[in-house]
Order: sequence, then structure tokens, then C-alpha cells
Amino acid sequence: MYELLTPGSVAEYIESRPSLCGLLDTGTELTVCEVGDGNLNLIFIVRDSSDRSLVLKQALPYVRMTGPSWPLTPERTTAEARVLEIHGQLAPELVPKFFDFCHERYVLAMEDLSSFKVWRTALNNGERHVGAADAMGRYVARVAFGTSLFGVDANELKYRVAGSINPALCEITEDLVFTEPYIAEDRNWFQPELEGEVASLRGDEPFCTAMGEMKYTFMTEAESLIHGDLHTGSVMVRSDGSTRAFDCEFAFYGPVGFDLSCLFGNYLFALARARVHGDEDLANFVRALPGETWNGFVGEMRALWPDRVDPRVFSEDFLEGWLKKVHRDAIGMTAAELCRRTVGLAHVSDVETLPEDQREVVVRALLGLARKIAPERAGVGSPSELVELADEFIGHGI
Ligand code: SR1
Ligand code: MG
Repeated sequence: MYELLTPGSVAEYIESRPSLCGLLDTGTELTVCEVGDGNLNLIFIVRDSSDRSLVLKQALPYVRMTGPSWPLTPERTTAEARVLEIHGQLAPELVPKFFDFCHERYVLAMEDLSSFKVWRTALNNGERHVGAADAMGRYVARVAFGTSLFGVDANELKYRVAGSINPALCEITEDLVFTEPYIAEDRNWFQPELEGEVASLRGDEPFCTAMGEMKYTFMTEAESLIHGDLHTGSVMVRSDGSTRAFDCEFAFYGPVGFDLSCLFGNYLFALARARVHGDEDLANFVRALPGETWNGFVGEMRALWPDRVDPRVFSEDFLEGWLKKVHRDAIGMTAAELCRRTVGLAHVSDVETLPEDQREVVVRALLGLARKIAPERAGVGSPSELVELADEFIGHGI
């Protein structure tokens, strides 16, 4: 077992890492705060007396949200360090700066984003961060282009795909997102009042088949080195418009539509929350987010397209067809996100902090929307059509 960091041992750790010593004044007392509130890791913010700071993220050998009863390889942080560097080269202004990685103790050092807020928290508080959704669409595109057949030599790509497997974390997504919410499984939880609704979801054959199709796509389509967990809790926003995607430990070569689906699904949680609060101004702001992300993604893909490494058969028409396929995947996987965050294991504060009666109404509406869009995903041709369908389920009367 490797040694876990504590607030008391962080200064000594930093002094032992040559690439970190110059970033902080270790001659003065360091202030250390453990701030990890996610599901998996230890997170320390370390600050020196001149207010210079950095973040240390250390993998626990188990899932933090459950404790040692659910062991999980710390190698996930090795994957995250590698991906943070790669994504940092492709979209430096959209991810935290990578500083260092210690493979013996699974400690990743990166830029401190304390001047930012988690986007989910900001949305829950009714804040409007203009440009964040567009920035995340552009981030997905830079990664989709720069790590795929479009931006990488075909031979080299095969080695990159082989070197980027992340089986333990993929298994979590395969189970929690694409399997367990649709079967009787102990890790699921939801209000007892929703028993009938969940039984009906599990008995909905076209819907469950669609989830099987989405799982198959997730597990077989190694399109690009996707973030793998790009919900609004993995995005930091700041009032000056800066936006960062962080926490890429679930990254692997997978379908591009998955990252978009995590964003779309979580925008819909924010929409449901705004609606149930009767905040139509906020709801209107949130309604625009799927389109902004999609347009940011498409705009960046089209801008990068002239630089593709092999234009021989990857034509302009190919790109347009591929964008339709990514949209279709994103819609199907959005349905999975809606279910897994409401009746699966890992829920979201947008919904969970609502009073019980409102929560029940919201979850019913989100499940209804999921059942509508998954089997008919090819017919949901644009984010505005997604939002119009969302209005039918999570509309003004919710
Ligand atoms: C056991 S991990 C549960 C969830 O937290 C992460 O953020 C991922 O979304 C994962 O599915
Ligand atoms: Mg996370």
C-alpha cells in the first residue's frame, strides 16, 4: 500500500518533488486544505505565504463515496495525468495546467482553480455563466479532432488507443450508466413513491434495447480520447468567462457523443430545477445551453477539418454525416444520463436538494423524457428539438 497524504505531510511531499519546489515557497509555512467532495479521491489545495498555490489530487485505492468495501485501482490517476497533458496540448485554455505526477503514490499536481466555481453549484445558485457551454463544445471538438483519425497518423493512433485503456473506470460507467438503472440492482436508490415508475422503465423493451445499443457504442467505438465524465460537476467557471474541464480520470478512447451527452443531460437537470422553482429567466438561459455546446462543437470541428491528416475519403460530406451520428449517440446517451443520475447509484445535487415532493415530480418527468428520446434518437435532429421535447416533460406546469 502506498502512503496517503495528510494535511500534515503535504509540505514534505512537495519538497520531495523537484518539479513542484519552484512553484511554491516551501521555506515558509504552507496552508493545506483537503477539499475533496467528489466520489473518488483526496484533493488538497496548497498555498504559500505569497499566495501561490497548486492542487494535489491523490487516488485512494477504493471509491471514496462508499469506502474500502469498493476497491478501485489508483491507476486511474495515471490515466488522468496522461490525459491532462494531452488535452492540455490541444485545449490549453480549457483544462487545468498539469505540473507533476508521482506514480509511486498516485499524486497528480495541477493548477489550483480556487478562483473558479463548480458549474453545477453555480447553476444550482441561479448563476448564468455566458460562454461556458460553447467553450465545452469547443473543448470536446478539439479533443475529438486532435486525438482521433482526423488529427493523428493512422499507424500512431493504434498505439495511442492501445496505451489509453482505462478498464476499471470504464466498467463503472458500463455498470452505473448503461446497465444497472434498467435492472433490479442493489446499488440503485430512489424514493419509494417512484417504485412503479422505475418498474415501468425496466419493462419498457424499446427503451432498454436502446440502452443496450448505447452501451455497445460506448464499449466498441474508440473514436477519440474522450473526457469520459463531462458533467457540470466536472466543469469550472469564473465570472470573467474562463471555463475549465477537469477530473478526466474516466478518459479512454470512446465515442465523442458520450461527452456531449453528459453535458446535455446535466443541462436538463438544471432546467428541471429552474422550472420546478418557477424561475423562467433561468430556465430560458439553461434551455439555450445544449444548442450552445452543440454549435461550439460543430463550429470547431468545421474549423479544424481542413487540417485533417487524411483528406482522401474523409470529405466534407463525410464530416456532415459523422456529425449526425455523433448527435444521435449524444441523444441516446443523454437518456442514459437522465436515468442513472435519478434512479441509479450516483445522483446530482440539482435534483437531490429539492424538497421530496418536487423531487418526485422532477424524476418522473426526466424518466419520461428519457423514454421518449432514447428509442427515437435518430428523429431528434438538433438540440432545439431536444429542448422542445424536454419542454413537453419538464415544462412550465411541472
Ligand atoms: C463510483 S463513481 C460514481 C460516479 O462518480 C463519477 O463522477 C462518475 O460519474 C461515476 O459514474
Ligand atoms: Mg469526478
